Parts: sequence; C-alpha cells; structure tokens
Amino acid sequence: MPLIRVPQSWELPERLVTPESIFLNRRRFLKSLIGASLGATILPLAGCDRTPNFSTQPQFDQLTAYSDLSRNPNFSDVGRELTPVEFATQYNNYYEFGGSKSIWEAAQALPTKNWQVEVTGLVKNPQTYDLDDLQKKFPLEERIYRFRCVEAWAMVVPWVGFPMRLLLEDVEPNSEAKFVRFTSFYDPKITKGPGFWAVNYPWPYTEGLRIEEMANDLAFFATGIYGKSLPKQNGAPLRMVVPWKYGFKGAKSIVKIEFLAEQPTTFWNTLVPNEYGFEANVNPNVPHPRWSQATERIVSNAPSLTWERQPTLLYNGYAEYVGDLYT
Ligand SMILES: Nc1nc2c(c(=O)[nH]1)N[C@H]1C(S)=C(S)[C@@H](COP(=O)(O)O)O[C@H]1N2
Ligand SMILES: [Mo]
Repeated sequence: MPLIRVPQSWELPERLVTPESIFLNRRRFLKSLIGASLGATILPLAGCDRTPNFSTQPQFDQLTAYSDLSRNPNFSDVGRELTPVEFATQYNNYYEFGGSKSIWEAAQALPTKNWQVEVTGLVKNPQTYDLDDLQKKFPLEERIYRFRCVEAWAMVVPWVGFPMRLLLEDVEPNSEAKFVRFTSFYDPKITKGPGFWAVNYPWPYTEGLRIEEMANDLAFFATGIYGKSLPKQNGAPLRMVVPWKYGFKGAKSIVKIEFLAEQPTTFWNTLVPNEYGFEANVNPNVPHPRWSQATERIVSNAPSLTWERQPTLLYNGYAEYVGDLYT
C-alpha cells in the first residue's frame, strides 16, 4: 500500500476525521503493529469518503409528531438553511452503537419505553422523572440551533424540548452545587457498538457543565427533532443540546443528572484530555491538536470532501448569549 502525502486537515475524508474514537484506536493499533514511526502517517483506505445513502429513512416516518408546537421566535433563524432531516438522522455519532456515522439501524435496539431520568446530588428536591411527566411538566417549544461537531462538520437542526433551566429550578440545587454531570444509557448487552476497540473506554458516556452554563437560556433538553419525537440514533428519548459547545458535550439518551460540588470526570475528557477539554466551547482560534477549527463543513448529500465550507463562529455564533460566562 503506497503512502500518500499528509493532506491538509480540511482535506481529510470523514473516515479519517473521526477523532473521537476510530483514529485514536487506529493509531494505537498501528503503533503496536508496526512501530511508532508509522503511527502519525495517514494511510489511504479503500472506499475512503463514502457518503451514506440518505435516500431512505423509514424509522422517521413512524415517530410521533408533536401537535401544537410553537417555534421560539428568538431561535427561528440562524442564517443558514436547515439540514435536511435525512442527513441529521442518518449521519450520527453514537459510539455505544458503533464507530461509524452509519449507526442508525443499530441504534434501533435502544429500549426507550418507560424511560426514567434520575436527578440526584446536591439538590433540595431529588426526582425520578418519567419521560411523560417531563414532557407535561415543562412546556415544549421548537428551537433552531447551529450544531457543530469537534470534527469540523456542522448542521442546522430544529430541536423540540425545553430549557435546562426549568429542570434546574424544579430540583432546586443547594448553594454547594457548582457542576452537573449527565449520564447516558449504557448496557453492554444492548449497546454493543464499541466492540473490542473500546472495551476499556470509560463507559457509560458522561458529560458535564458548570451550573451557570446549565442555567443559560440556550442550554436545552431535546425530546424531539423536526417536529417529531427523537429518533433513537439522535439520543432518544432525552438528550442534551448545548449549541455553543462542540457536539460531544451533548450527551444522548440521558438516564441520570447529578449536581456536584466538584468538576466531574467526563467520557472524552478522561480518554484524551488534551483534545477534548471540559469546557469545549466552539472557537475558530483554538485549533484541535490534529486540525484547524477555523472553518467547518456543512453536511450535505455529496462526498464529504466537496461539502461547502463556512467560517467557524466564536461560541458557534452565540456570543451574545454566553460571552459573559467566559470573561
Ligand atoms: N451517549 C452518547 N452521546 C453522544 C455521543 C456518543 O457517542 N454517545 N456522541 C456525541 C457527538 S461526538 C456528537 S457530534 C453528537 C452527535 O449528535 P447527532 O448524531 O444527533 O448529530 O452526539 C454526542 N452525544
Ligand atoms: Mo462530535
């Protein structure tokens, strides 16, 4: 197999820009196999840069549509077109169900019936919410947000859900509560995706915020997208949406929320701390150690190398909402 020149980061096919697991593992694998010198070299892969087939999406038709949904006028236009639903529901990161973007069928194994979310820790009113209770208690609205993965691709998604602040007020954190940890569903009998390459990863998937970040108007719990309940591959039945941070901060399929005094350990930050910081705000001026973050590629139905590029915006364009948190 001939070695090729190392391309610019913006040229990297999607399958090579999969920093959150595959690349890491491939590099370890290469190192162990053929020595450290080759570890940093990009090898051409057969079938590079295959774009998923976006033509069908049978599972989305079957999901329940919300009635009487109102779009929040403050979040109705992000200056870019909505990503077509078939891309957002068939180009996913959900490593519990596999290491590629094409996990939507595998994710259908996620059991979402009788879902409960436990809220514990430094709060006056600990709760175990049934999902239905959550959706009745907190008025649902639609918000269109930019979505930016650390891998430098971006979408625009219409979410359905409620601000995290409403849940925060309901459980009443104590004054010692400074951080919040969110835990995703994990059952190795069901979430078989990680496979051999990730058995030692720090499952379950966890993420965290400072309590002020959770209280920010933008921080959102989604129960749906595109007017319907969340598809499993997008993190049904409840996932975090933190649009000024990289996508990995938005844990899917939340089962537990803990209010804590200290900064919690989180999945990617534990695994590769120099690449995935706890704060992880979208910032064009802070490159990822392996590629620039100055621009991003808009996910479309074309080979990923040809995706249109746009400049990355500080805080993903939400500086007026969150700038004060970081001065
Ligand atoms: N539990 C869990 N949550 C997760 C992930 C994951 O692998 N597992 N991937 C994260 C990453 S890296 C991104 S970019 C987004 C992708 O969300 P989407 O598939 O709905 O676009 O989910 C985030 N939440
Ligand atoms: Mo991501």
